[in-house]
Amino acid sequence: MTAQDKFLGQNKEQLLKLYEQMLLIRRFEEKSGQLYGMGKIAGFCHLYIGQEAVVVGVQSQLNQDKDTVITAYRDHGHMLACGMDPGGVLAELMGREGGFSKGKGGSMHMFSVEKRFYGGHGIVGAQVPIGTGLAFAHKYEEDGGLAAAYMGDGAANQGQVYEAFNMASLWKLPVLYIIENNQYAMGTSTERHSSSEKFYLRGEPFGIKGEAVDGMNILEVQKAAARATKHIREGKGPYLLEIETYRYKGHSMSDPAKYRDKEEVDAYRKDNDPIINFKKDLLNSDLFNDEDFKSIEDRIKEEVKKAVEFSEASPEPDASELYTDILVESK
Ligand SMILES: Cc1ncc(C[n+]2csc(CCOP(=O)(O)OP(=O)(O)O)c2C)c(N)n1
Ligand SMILES: [Mg+2]
Repeated sequence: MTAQDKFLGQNKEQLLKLYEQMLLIRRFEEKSGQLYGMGKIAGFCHLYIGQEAVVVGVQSQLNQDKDTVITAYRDHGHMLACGMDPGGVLAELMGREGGFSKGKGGSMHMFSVEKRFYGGHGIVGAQVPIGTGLAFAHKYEEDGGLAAAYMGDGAANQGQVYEAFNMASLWKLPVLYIIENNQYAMGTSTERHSSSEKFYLRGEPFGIKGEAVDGMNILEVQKAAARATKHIREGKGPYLLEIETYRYKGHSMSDPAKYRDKEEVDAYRKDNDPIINFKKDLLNSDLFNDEDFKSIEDRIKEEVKKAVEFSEASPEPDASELYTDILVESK
């Protein structure tokens, strides 16, 4: 196989961009974890470390000017992959006025209509019918867009997911359902929470085509997402990707993670890390050298540092903000 085939015809710039986006998420999340430990972030905070190839791979196949995205509470990576400013995301985590929800939403509740990101949802599975509604709007408005609705393996057991699948298939809505199977729902492994662990088959009774994907390999994610989006854009209705991945950190910041062995986590970090392995692949191809990566790493360090400076300089919201943005009057 030529390098050209292996990298799906992407040029050097495009490949480095993928690496950069994954690394930005990794470093952003590491910094968030640190700031949480220092008491500068409060409340809920769910890190995405380990899962970076999922969102970066899928988003690379979306049309960022048309398509819409929605996910659950493990959402920082999705926001960054949608192009939301890291400073605005971090300021929100820190409860500051400069945050995307003016410091009133926190980690789980951020939106950017400009970047077509519709949250950030704390109720497990709730984003799936809402995402299906986004797809309905795309079809109704005939705007040519699709909706990407991400959910976890635990969310895939919620009843409302199947009501949404039924409608999406019946009305051939342009929606891509992505189950990020990170193998745990809080402290419960898929084996203990699901009668069938073949999540890619969950749409089958509704006629929704699905496939299982190696989510630790960004090129595999890209390939599957390309097939899925082609199907949807041809007007054939929804598509389901079960993307198998792994979260390195606890469910949230208050999770001692006693339900799994350290060896299990270490095995992923050491042998199956999506960022390290992608870098190795690129370096092995002779098209890249260490300098390419060094400059990206330096740039991201600077970007995360700036996000922290921006957030720390941003004031806490004024008390009068308690009464704003509560209701949206319909036009
Ligand atoms: C309807 C509902 N039930 C329970 C919870 C509590 N809860 C929060 S996260 C979570 C686990 C969800 O796991 P999964 O969908 O696999 O997502 P992950 O955290 O692995 O990304 C649960 C049960 C909730 N937020 N909403
Ligand atoms: Mg999970």
